[in-house]
Amino acid sequence: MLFGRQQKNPIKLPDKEVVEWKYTTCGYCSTGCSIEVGLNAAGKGVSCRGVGDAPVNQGKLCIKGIFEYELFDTSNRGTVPLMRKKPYELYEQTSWDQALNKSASEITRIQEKYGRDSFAIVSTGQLLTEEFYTLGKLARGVIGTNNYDGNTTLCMASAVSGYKRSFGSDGPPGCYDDFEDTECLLAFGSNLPEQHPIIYWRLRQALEKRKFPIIVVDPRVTMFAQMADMHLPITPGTDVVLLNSLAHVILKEGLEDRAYIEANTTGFDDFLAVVEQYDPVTASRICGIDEDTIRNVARLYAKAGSAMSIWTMGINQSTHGSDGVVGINSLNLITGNIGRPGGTSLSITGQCNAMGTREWSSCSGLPGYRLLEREGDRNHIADYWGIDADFFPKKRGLAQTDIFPAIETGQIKGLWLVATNPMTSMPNTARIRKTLEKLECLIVQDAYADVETTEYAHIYLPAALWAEKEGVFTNTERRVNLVRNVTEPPGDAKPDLWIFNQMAKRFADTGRNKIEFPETAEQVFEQLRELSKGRMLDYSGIDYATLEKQRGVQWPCTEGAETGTARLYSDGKYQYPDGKAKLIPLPFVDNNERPDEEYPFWLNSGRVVEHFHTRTRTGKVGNQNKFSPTPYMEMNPDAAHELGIEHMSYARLISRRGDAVVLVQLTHRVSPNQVFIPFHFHECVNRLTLGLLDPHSRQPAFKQNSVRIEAVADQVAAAATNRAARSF
Ligand SMILES: Nc1nc2c(c(=O)[nH]1)N[C@H]1C(S)=C(S)[C@@H](COP(=O)(O)OP(=O)(O)OC[C@H]3O[C@@H](n4cnc5c(=O)[nH]c(N)nc54)[C@H](O)[C@@H]3O)O[C@H]1N2
Ligand SMILES: Nc1nc2c(c(=O)[nH]1)N[C@H]1C(S)=C(S)[C@@H](COP(=O)(O)OP(=O)(O)OC[C@H]3O[C@@H](n4cnc5c(=O)[nH]c(N)nc54)[C@H](O)[C@@H]3O)O[C@H]1N2
Ligand code: SF4
Ligand SMILES: [Mo]
Repeated sequence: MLFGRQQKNPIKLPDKEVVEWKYTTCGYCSTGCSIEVGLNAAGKGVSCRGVGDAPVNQGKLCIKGIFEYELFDTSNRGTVPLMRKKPYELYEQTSWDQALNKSASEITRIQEKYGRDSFAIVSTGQLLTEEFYTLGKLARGVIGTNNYDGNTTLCMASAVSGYKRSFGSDGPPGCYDDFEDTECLLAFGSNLPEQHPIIYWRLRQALEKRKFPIIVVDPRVTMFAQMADMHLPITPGTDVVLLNSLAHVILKEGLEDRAYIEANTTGFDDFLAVVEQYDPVTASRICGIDEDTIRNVARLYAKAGSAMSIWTMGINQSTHGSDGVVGINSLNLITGNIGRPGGTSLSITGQCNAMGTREWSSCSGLPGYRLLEREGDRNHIADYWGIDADFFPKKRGLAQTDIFPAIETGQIKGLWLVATNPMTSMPNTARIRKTLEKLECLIVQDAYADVETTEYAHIYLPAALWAEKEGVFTNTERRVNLVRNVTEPPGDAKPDLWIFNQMAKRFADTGRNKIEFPETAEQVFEQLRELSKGRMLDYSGIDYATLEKQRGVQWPCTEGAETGTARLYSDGKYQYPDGKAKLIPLPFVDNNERPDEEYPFWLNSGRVVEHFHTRTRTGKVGNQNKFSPTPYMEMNPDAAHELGIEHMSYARLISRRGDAVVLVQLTHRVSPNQVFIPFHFHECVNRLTLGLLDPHSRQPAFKQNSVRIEAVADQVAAAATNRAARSF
């Protein structure tokens, strides 16, 4: 007789008949996994597998990477350019020539009538680096608008700002290998197992070899919190207070690295004066972490041979986002934990090329981490592009989150959106809708024709996606990875590089600056190598062939070097003119929207493993959408019981901005005064959010808002509203 497994029929996997595997890099998150796409005899992508000898993922992929080949065949891709006279009228198909001519003439008309800066451009963290650089050249060198920014203001702006304030420059100093050496890991507002599954796998792999403590700071009991040794369920928006208090204990107990502070930092006395006010008793009353836990964590961190901190949106998306980053950097500076194996301050980035846009897009400055505010930088780029340096503004213009209010007030009349979907991803979407309706011209350049912003657009430009084109992405650990062209875009969709180059041609004979725009991505890459030579982000030793061979190279990589550099600041030399890092005092100001009698719950928002952002992609991939098809909310069972709300019923949330209907999932993952909603669904959480801005980074506080919750009597009507929020 056969028992157990032997009696079962083995699963049969259908043969996908792959005839060729092509190398590329995943286009979802910033982990930067190397992927091979399997093509069948007809050249169609039918499978994905991880690349075994890739340093980042060592053959592994998460659910998004595994099914990424399905993207090539998703519905509602844009296949032809579309135009119409007014929003809400029917679109008409048009040629590229007409769509580009019309776009260029509208940009010119608006700029001539209202001034250069009245036309704004908002881009993304999801193009290839060569595309970012080309768009930056067009925006800054030819069109000449200073109101040019990216969706990275919703995502990484606080990390950029915090790194600049502490170290004198952007650039994450650490790498994934630091897990192998660290003796203590402190993670702030990051749900690594769901949002960066392969970085998490790297952490687990390190833990299997050698145990070290993991401390997770998050108001929610996330998957990461569940595997941690200590979970600190912090009061939302108060990380700066905890950080001040950790520094307080370290300095009070003499656990700091005096020699490092003296040799490599400035500002210690002012820093100390503020930190002294945050003793653990005072701090515990604000941040909700008890005094003994604060002391224990401070001692553990400072006494570890090397200790590292990582963080993601729980820190960045806050009115204290930039301060939170500075606080984490200072914690690592006073303990001498920068630039050494296992000792670092590592911002986990978000989008596949959030780093590339920071480095090369010119959104907040000029290419290669250069600043508009610096004369030498302006002159260098003007020379390189062959234009007059006076054409550049001397200060950066509006951030994305200030561009929309400027449309409201009439300062901005035209907008070009490239690979971002603010109708779902910006706070208070009702306000965003009104601003889009006010525009004289809205151009939407997206891979999908059904992206919500096309409802308000005049011109739609269909773009190629991910491995339908070629170029590079930079990941969280500064690794430049190659995206090889695996297949062709559908219909008449075109790579973004082609679109920017064609747009540039439309301006060539109109009396504007004449700049050369190379045609292929590899030619553009040559310019990045030249422009980066001798700088912190030196690319001069990198070329496409090496990228494929080594499965990515970490910058800086100087000409002639065999490979890249794992860590920054290992010599203790920072990017401020005096070569020192700054310790910056962080007095805490409580300016969040907080729960009160009328709106008694904290509203927190974020992500789930299956979906990516506004679901233009993952909402159409069956193997992802089936696991999370519905807008839902995590709610504590005791809180629900008090309001008469049942598990798997629909409930209504109301904030000062608007309302939303969601399916209720009862769970102890959230405390009784907090709820959590994934932000992937249109007409859902961002109808409710306020999004107060960080004063340094202009990043919105997506995670600290207040709402009231009501049971819904008519469940059938509620189900229909909830369904409508899915939009597809
Ligand atoms: N599956 C999937 N993966 C993704 C993405 C995706 O959409 N889907 N997006 C990518 C992008 S662009 C990004 S930016 C990253 C985001 O990656 P993460 O930041 O890890 O994801 P989130 O869920 O937005 O937020 C993380 C945590 O912050 C916590 N938090 C809220 N308020 C606070 C607070 O005041 N303090 C602290 N300490 N924590 C707080 C939340 O409870 C949440 O668990 O993920 C990337 N990876
Ligand atoms: N409430 C709440 N809101 C949030 C967040 C949160 O945690 N809570 N997180 C914020 C964060 S961190 C982020 S990063 C933003 C993301 O916000 P968005 O950038 O608005 O979200 P995406 O859905 O990634 O939008 C990218 C668009 O680019 C298109 N696209 C993809 N690839 C290409 C390409 O190669 N070329 C072109 N032209 N188009 C392409 C996609 O179809 C999609 O429409 O959301 C933010 N909003
Ligand atoms: S972890 Fe990120 S980069 Fe790696 S396969 Fe998943 S989505 Fe892609
Ligand atoms: Mo992000």
